[in-house]
Amino acid sequence: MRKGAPRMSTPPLPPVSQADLADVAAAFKLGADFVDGRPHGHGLINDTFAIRTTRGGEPLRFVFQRINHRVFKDVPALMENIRRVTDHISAKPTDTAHQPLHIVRTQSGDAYHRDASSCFWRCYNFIEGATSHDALTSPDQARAAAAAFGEFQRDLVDLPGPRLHETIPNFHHTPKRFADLREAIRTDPVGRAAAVGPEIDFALKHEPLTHALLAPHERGEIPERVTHNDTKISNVMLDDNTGAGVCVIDLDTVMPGLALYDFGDLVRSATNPCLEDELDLGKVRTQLPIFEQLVAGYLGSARSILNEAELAHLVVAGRLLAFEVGIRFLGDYLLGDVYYKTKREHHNLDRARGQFTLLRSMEEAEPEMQRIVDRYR
Ligand code: GN1
Ligand code: MG
Repeated sequence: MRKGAPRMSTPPLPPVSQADLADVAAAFKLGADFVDGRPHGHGLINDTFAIRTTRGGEPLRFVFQRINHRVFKDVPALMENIRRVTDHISAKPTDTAHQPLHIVRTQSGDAYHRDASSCFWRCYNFIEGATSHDALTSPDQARAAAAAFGEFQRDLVDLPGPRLHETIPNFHHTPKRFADLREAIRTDPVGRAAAVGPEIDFALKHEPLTHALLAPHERGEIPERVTHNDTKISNVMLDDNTGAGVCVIDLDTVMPGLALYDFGDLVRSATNPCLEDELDLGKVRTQLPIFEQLVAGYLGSARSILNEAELAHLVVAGRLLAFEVGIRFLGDYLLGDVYYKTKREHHNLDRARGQFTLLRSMEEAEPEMQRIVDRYR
């Protein structure tokens, strides 16, 4: 950071102790005795804990999440979305032996609990015998993950009204995200813009890409659906024994959206062999065998609900989402890391570089990616 520049970071939510987790446990109808809890997963927004309990002497786990209410400003509306969606999916027949993901109610029957510092907590059942992966190691995993996200969209096609709440308005409105980036470049509140000229140039040159899905949507060609909107690969659980998709998780952003936002986010996160914050950009690229299995798995479960315009935009969706996520990381870097959790000084910049490198790789692979889609559609 430039000397003397003010750091605009939002103060983090208060730290969480074992005693705090025990208090949260007491607020929910767990029907079990709290043992302990520890941080779980690598989400960039909420704080997630795996909670150990015992019920009748048997171990039983839960997931507690403290919801970041600075990002999700209307938690009651968000929890209403999640309740409707999980209830709807749970009522459908399934061929997995796993319990579906569901929210555990509080002692007073609510979907969330508010602690003494006014933070919001929710509790999910722990999906045992399954794992979420931050990066994939095989094309089979890609097929299973994509099938699970496709099934999620298909399951929600008949979700009864009313329209779900928009938990974050304009979440995937890429032109608005681009305008936010421009504003961050213009205001440059922590003096970081001068040192990231190449990244800013790259972003500005790609402005036309921001309209890739919104323009056909506005022309009425691509419909609004109920979508997940945060389908990065770590948001699906795969069975530890069979490798099959068990369920999708992280339902905070389930709301009206475009099917291709979900497919695109999956492409950008799953085809990259690296983690999002990889420093060795020489390793970052889109892997075509993984892409092929994403197409196969997604179309295998969602083909029946998709129209021709959606099928025609599968390839560009991956590029769009890599760009959107990249400009959000770059914008947050310019603003002084106020949105995403960071662990090192240039963390958001490293993440932005990763997404831009991935985008370049997808640009080079575009003809081959299109040939793959044409073979499956
Ligand atoms: C955030 O919370 P998490 O890690 O699931 C973000 C996504 C980004 C993702 C990038 C509400 O997701 O939109 O794609 O980071 N979620 C929100 O890793 O902003
Ligand atoms: Mg999320």
